Amino acid sequence: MPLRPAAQAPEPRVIDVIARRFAFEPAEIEATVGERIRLMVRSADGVHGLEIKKFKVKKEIPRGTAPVTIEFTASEEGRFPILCSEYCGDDHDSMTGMLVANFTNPYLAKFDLLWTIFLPIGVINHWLLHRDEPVAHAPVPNVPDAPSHVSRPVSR
Ligand SMILES: [Cu+2]
Repeated sequence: MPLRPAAQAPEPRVIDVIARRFAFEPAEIEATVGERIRLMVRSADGVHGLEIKKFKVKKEIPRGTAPVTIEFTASEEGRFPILCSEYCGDDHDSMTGMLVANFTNPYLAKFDLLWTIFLPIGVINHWLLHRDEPVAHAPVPNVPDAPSHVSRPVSR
């Protein structure tokens, strides 16, 4: 069930991201290769930055409630660190996230996996339940009179 929904999509997928000391939320962003992504990044405290070197993304995220818009295309498969590019305190260096770009849509892939597991189970289960049953039922011919050797209750 593949899988190139994003490449032609005119509108980018919008993902809200919060930058705070010392993490990004969500910490991991899943994307399909070729997918256009629009991050709407907001700081929950002071000044941060968001940088994804592979895709030449680097923007300052100022203090305040207005989100900063960052658009890019996840054009390659892989795992790409998301970094804070503005020094924001002692644990600034540990403020990282991860962009995970796969060729398949992760949601569809999970859906496929479920089918791969449960469809054979369903088929085998059906066979186990019904294996003793006759496969098909031909109409039973309607015999008007039983043969003479069959004893019948005598009615008086
Ligand atoms: Cu930071």
